[in-house]
Amino acid sequence: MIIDYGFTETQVMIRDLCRQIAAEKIKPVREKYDETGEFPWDIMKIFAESDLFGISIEEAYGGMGGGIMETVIAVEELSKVCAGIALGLAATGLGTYPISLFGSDEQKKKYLPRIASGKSLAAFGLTEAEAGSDAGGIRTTAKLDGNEYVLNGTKQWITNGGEADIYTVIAMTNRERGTRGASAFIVEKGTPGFTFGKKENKMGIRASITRELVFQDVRIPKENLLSKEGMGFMVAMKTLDKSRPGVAAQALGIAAGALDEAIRYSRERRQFGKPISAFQGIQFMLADMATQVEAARALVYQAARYIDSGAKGISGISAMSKVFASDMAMRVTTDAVQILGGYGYMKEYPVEKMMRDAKITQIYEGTNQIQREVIALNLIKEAASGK
Ligand code: COS
Repeated sequence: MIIDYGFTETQVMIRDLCRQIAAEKIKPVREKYDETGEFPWDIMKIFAESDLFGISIEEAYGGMGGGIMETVIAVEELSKVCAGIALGLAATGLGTYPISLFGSDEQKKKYLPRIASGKSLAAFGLTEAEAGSDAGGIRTTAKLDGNEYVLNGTKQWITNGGEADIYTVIAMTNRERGTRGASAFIVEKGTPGFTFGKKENKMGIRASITRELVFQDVRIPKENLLSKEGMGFMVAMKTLDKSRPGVAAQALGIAAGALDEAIRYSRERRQFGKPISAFQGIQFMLADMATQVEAARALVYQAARYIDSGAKGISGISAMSKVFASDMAMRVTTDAVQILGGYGYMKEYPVEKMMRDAKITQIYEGTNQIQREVIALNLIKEAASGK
């Protein structure tokens, strides 16, 4: 079933390009990277040559000037084949939003062209061991000393950690002020005192690197402060509002990929003298899977377009897209494994990997429990303001 979602010419071009890269370049290596957990630099090079890192970066800074919708289209297509590899691109987007949204012209000129060209990957450092859902509980500090800030602390589970050159990091400049005492900074790899922890060994998205960022008296120029002191929590929240539809797109892609595998398999696999696609038990499962994928796609695209329209109050729809698509992806990938039966459980077929990859989309960039809280609080706030 092909539904016309009214893509622009550029969007069709991005979709077709990503589809081709996924089929020709990613599919042959996804199993290898899933197994080894190495970072797929060869594929990042292809993303860079295809200008994909610049999709949502302004043209003035070397990007394509696209929005969330263009990013969603790329991430969905790539994630149909391998969400782990797609994440090298998506997490660079996450690390870049604070600069795109809050950077000064000088900061944008200095960093965005490097990211847009794919010369440097980016990463976003918010989470800490004691501050996951409670993002306001971060302990990393940044103290102004002359013309420099001095950073101390450890960030945990940072996607692209160690591989990226450019990090946007949230640290406390005034702990007494709580969330209003956090500030956002740009930190470059190679700055003395800035090191990385061990590579985490993960259930899924294994082609993506997750590491600690360790700051020990890391001195960065005070020009690397993003926005103003005290705005760091807001920078983080607004970044996540923009990036969560990207996680939704990843989930959508994984589910759509799993559905394709399930349909293909059900037509080939014969039992009781006919393809299993002839059995109503399988047909109903496929029908429900496809319906859920399409409903998620409609919501994710709508959320992306709404955000791109410049609308205010995007937290709720952004969170909705992530909750709906990621919960859907977990159900659909689980059903895909079921349809493939014993084969589905084996690593020779990609659906077990898709099921493992889907799980993280319910967790990162805010657990789905936190997303529901964001949705509910926004509903209540709106009702209170009489909208
Ligand atoms: N946009 C702008 N401002 C926002 C905002 C948003 N989306 N969300 C919150 N704020 C503001 C609030 O308005 C409040 O401002 P004031 O100090 O002026 O009142 C401030 O930020 C603090 O907000 P709040 O009191 O709601 O903060 P909480 O500590 O209760 O935390 C949640 C709110 C739970 C929503 C937040 O901590 C969160 O998103 N946690 C999940 C973090 C996450 O996604 N982690 C994943 C790691 S990043 S890959």
